[in-house]
Amino acid sequence: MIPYDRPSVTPGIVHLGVGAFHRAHMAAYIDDLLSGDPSWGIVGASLRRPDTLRALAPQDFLYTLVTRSGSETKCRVIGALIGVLHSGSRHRELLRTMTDPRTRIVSLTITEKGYCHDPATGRLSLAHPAIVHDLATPDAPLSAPGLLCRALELRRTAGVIPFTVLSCDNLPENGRTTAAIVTEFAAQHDEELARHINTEVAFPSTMVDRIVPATTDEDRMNVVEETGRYDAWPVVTEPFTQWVMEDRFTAGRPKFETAGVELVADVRPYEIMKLRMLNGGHSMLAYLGYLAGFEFVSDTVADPAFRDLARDFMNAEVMETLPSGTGDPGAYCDMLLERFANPALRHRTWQIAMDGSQKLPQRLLGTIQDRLRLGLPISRGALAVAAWMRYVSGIDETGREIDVRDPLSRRLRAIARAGGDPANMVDGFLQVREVFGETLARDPEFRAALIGHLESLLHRGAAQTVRSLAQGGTFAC
Ligand code: CS2
Repeated sequence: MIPYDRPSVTPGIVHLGVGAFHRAHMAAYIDDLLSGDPSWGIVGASLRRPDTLRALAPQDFLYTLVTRSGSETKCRVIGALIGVLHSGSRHRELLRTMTDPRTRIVSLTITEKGYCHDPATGRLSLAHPAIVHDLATPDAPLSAPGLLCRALELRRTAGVIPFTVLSCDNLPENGRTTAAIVTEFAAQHDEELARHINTEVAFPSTMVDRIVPATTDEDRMNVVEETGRYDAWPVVTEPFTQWVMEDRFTAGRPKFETAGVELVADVRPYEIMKLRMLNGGHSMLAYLGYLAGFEFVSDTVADPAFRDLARDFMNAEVMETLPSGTGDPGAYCDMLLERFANPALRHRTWQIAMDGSQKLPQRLLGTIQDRLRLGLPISRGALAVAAWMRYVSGIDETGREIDVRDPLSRRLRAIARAGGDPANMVDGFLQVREVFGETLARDPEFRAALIGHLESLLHRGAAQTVRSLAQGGTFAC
């Protein structure tokens, strides 16, 4: 039962990217707030495919949020999403809704690649096809930076106070990064608008956390059994949820604190711990686990060698790079391993392995760079990066094709296949400056560690590499 009068809910938020993560995270927090203030309903926008709209429209945008842990399951219906627009076919209506004074927040979960930026520098990529399109056709934007910029421009012209832009993606300093990208986009054709965005629009940074695997047909069948109702697109998640947010809003905000959101002055310490430990650990387990033949994260950490590797990476390598003020990282690491081991969450290693070129800098390379600066060993982090290089070659250890999903997949595959020996392959990958930047790409210690690990991965395979390195203590930490 929904504990508020749904017909009285009005739109207060436009959310770009209504995927599973948003519907299990932000929409659930907003759902908790609507009985106190129904003016914060969410209108979702799908930037790429219309499939969420097609699945949810016939069920009035209601869906089941399923929380699973071990044998315990809870089902709850979420009503916070009151509409979905597909930006491809309805961009005018979407821009109208974003310009409506009732819309006071535009939030985003568009994944790393949706920002059309250079992951190593955080800057807008002017050569990105969607950005090229949007700069030429600013009133029919396809990209998130183009949409945000156009909507802010229309509000300014209409004398409507700007909305707050709330990024909920796993990017470093996601608010500041989004601000820089949108401002840079605006500056391409209108310096005045860029100044307006820079001075008048709030882009608070956030740290978001909840593990939400992609919904499967089996999940749909289970929901029918558990609730007696067919739901075209339920979302399945874990009990844990966290949202830390900077308290800077241009046009007001919901009482987030009453729903358990932590409002802070600076999100950075929380974010760096989460990105480097949880997401870094996840990516490490995804590449090595996939190569070793594990389908799910829970199966990967059920293997003691992989579990120990992830634990030691977080405890020995990441922890020393964290700023103070992040609580107890040791306890955080234990909790993460427990969350990864949740057997009821069938989180595929393949899903996490996606878009590595956009994820590596904030998840693994930052840790490695900091450690090199401090003169500390980098062995485990470098193994995870070498596993990514091995993975994007597109052929698994049994000779089967890997369905590598990454905006740079073609280029990465070509590098791996032209490489020849591990040293050539590593040198080819280090040329991808959008990922490695300049400093790390030239670091001889990093290069040597990658070559050693890649050689082992190619000749001995991932399982044996992880086991023998863990046993032989070659991790010089
Ligand atoms: C995962 C994240 O798919 C991935 O890359 O690492 O989606 C992760 O599950 C979330 O960030 C957890 O908060």
